[in-house]
Amino acid sequence: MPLAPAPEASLGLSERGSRTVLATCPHDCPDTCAIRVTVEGGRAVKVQGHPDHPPTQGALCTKVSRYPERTYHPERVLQPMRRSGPKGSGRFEPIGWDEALDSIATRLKAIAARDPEAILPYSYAGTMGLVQGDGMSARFFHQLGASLLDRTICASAGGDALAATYGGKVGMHVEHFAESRLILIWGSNSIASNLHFWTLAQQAKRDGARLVCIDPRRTETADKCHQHIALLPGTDGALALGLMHELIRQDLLDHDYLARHVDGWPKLRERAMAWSAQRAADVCGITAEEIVQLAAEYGSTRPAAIRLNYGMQRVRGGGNAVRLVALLPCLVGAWRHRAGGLLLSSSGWFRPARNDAVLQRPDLLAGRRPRTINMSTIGNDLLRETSPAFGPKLEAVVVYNSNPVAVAPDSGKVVAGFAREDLFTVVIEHFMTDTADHADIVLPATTQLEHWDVHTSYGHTYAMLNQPAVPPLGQSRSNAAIFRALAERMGFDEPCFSDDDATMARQAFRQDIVPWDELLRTGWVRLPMAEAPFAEGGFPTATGRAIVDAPGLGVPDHVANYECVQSDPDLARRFPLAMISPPARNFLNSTFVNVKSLRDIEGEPRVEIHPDDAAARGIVGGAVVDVINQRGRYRCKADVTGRARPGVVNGLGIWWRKLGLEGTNVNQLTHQRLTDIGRAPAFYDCLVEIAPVAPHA
Ligand SMILES: Nc1nc2c(c(=O)[nH]1)N[C@H]1C(S)=C(S)[C@@H](COP(=O)(O)OP(=O)(O)OC[C@H]3O[C@@H](n4cnc5c(=O)[nH]c(N)nc54)[C@H](O)[C@@H]3O)O[C@H]1N2
Ligand SMILES: Nc1nc2c(c(=O)[nH]1)N[C@H]1C(S)=C(S)[C@@H](COP(=O)(O)OP(=O)(O)OC[C@H]3O[C@@H](n4cnc5c(=O)[nH]c(N)nc54)[C@H](O)[C@@H]3O)O[C@H]1N2
Ligand SMILES: [Mo]
Repeated sequence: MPLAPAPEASLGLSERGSRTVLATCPHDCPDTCAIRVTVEGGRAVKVQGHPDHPPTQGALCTKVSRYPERTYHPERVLQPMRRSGPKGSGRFEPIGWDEALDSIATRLKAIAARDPEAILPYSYAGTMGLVQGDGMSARFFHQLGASLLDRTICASAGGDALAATYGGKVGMHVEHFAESRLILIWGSNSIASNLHFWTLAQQAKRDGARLVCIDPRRTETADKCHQHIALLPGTDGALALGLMHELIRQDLLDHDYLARHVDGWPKLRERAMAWSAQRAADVCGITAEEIVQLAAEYGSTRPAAIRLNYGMQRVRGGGNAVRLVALLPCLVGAWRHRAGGLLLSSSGWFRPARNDAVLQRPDLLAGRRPRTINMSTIGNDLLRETSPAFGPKLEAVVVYNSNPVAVAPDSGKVVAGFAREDLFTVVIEHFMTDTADHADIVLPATTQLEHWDVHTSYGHTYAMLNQPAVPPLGQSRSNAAIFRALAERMGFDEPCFSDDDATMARQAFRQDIVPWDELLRTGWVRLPMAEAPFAEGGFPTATGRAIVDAPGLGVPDHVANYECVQSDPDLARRFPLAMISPPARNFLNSTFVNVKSLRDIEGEPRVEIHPDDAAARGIVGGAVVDVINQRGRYRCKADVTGRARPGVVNGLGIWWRKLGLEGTNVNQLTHQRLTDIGRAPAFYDCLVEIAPVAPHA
């Protein structure tokens, strides 16, 4: 049944002929805001945070407030295009949809006839929608038998670590942070990347709570906390062990909670006993006093909550570190109170409500078991030849919802891979990104204002609906519509390939948990969930108890970075500065970099360096510098600032390469080695040296 976009019932048509439509922010962010889109004369003129959606509280971030500017951007790709110059030149000519779809189908059929595993879908979270993310596209690639993609680029180290500890990606309700008395903001620049949590933390602060920020960088969030602990990147596991040591030594444990709800506490206790505050402090590059005091506060303040975020798991030992931090609330029984415990991700709460098998149809594989390619090693994998271990050389990549040439690690390799003349690349995009520049065929996608979708969230527990506010711009089509048309050209006749977008949106959730009527009416549905879900244990593990000694993983320990003085002293002599590359506040990964009003705020690609490190290298603020290591060079401007701690530099991400000073971005320097748990990239585990560029170099 085709559905017309329904105007928000309470508002309807106003006298000025303007109407509002209920929508959802599609971006990869924990906040998943409810949006009211104002449409006038068929044009979306304004987006606002919905005042009635509890997590959104009527506010949007600066970036998403610019969503109409992005949607109506003059450089939007609005028709299919075919490459007319060398790979990567960015030269294209317009073609019709029929020609585009026919040429893609012809090419994919020919490759699939030899081996469908030579075809790879490449996608991430350009939109987090369940329909325009992996709905029709998943059906398409399952039917085809293409290689599977391991979607690890962001959160799988922490996600798998949390699941190994608690049985799923579950934690506190975000709303309850407002009642906490102590909040550790750990590996999170909340003001930049989790704004609606920050509002709650501010509320708690006004009511007398203490906020402690644990981050190598002095972020805008750290500025506003009572205390900032600027540890070295990749040392969070050591900090957690040092805190445990002190909780034991100062006898601040909740013995009853540990005995009843944790499996393997004695083994963790033994491990922590080896980590005196001094030993941990030496590894973290902080003082023992900071650890002793933080443990005293954490062990004696009720309720105490940890907002852990993914920034601290982008290092070799990220998985172990998350397991250790995640266990801290058990030591002090913080879970007993609804405003105590920890939140890394709430996405596991949606599991029972989701109909993934219906939406994605893995059964279409019909017994075939294609190989899996890790998206984080796309640089290496595009350059591999056919071999028994790897399988067939990649001959075609279909990219949607992602910009791998800018965001994947070790860009030198990624660019070389996408520059292969014998690789057939289709990119479905809004803009001519660095990746689209390397396509053979570019297809125009709709934005969130132009298509249906439904959303879960990894920072709150409301299922959300997105209704189209305006028809597709130009010749653009939704991802689902594009894969539907491709399926037809490929001759896939299973009835699921004719489901329209709204039908798929309705299929995505179980009706008894997230009723479609309610989604249409309100725009969101709150999941049923206990207020203090683990007050009496009951974690979603097999035994209901938290796990210390996980099968195959052992008891968690601090794991040093790949690139640090302990692991590789020679490398550390050549490249003595640790570089992290967290997001810039006004971009969303590489999205919005081309929106002028936002780029004007961010200025230019830059690396933050501490005044002492800058002075030692003859670098002054604003100077052009080369950031170098064994993988390459990234030229940008130096920002000499106390936001960087000594020994650590911050290369704020993720600029489009082509907007960089020399056509590179920070990922020219990052590597493809994977984390201890979750097969994820270690973006923030990276040594560099920085040198000023001579004025006439
Ligand atoms: N404005 C904005 N918001 C975003 C994004 C964006 O690009 N821009 N990206 C979105 C996405 S995809 C994600 S995954 C999330 C990411 O958001 P977060 O999960 O919060 O992760 P990051 O932003 O990578 O890093 C957060 C903080 O961790 C710090 N950090 C780096 N290394 C370490 C370490 O070893 N230990 C500790 N303790 N801290 C460390 C960084 O300096 C940074 O301030 O945000 C989402 N929201
Ligand atoms: N150095 C460094 N690298 C990083 C990170 C870091 O912190 N430092 N962060 C990492 C993290 S956490 C992540 S999540 C990844 C993010 O990597 P990606 O998921 O690739 O994120 P974006 O760069 O935002 O690119 C998303 C693209 O999808 C497109 N898009 C949006 N909506 C749609 C749609 O409906 N249809 C189609 N076809 N396209 C759409 C957008 O235009 C955009 O170009 O980057 C990672 N890379
Ligand atoms: Mo991410």
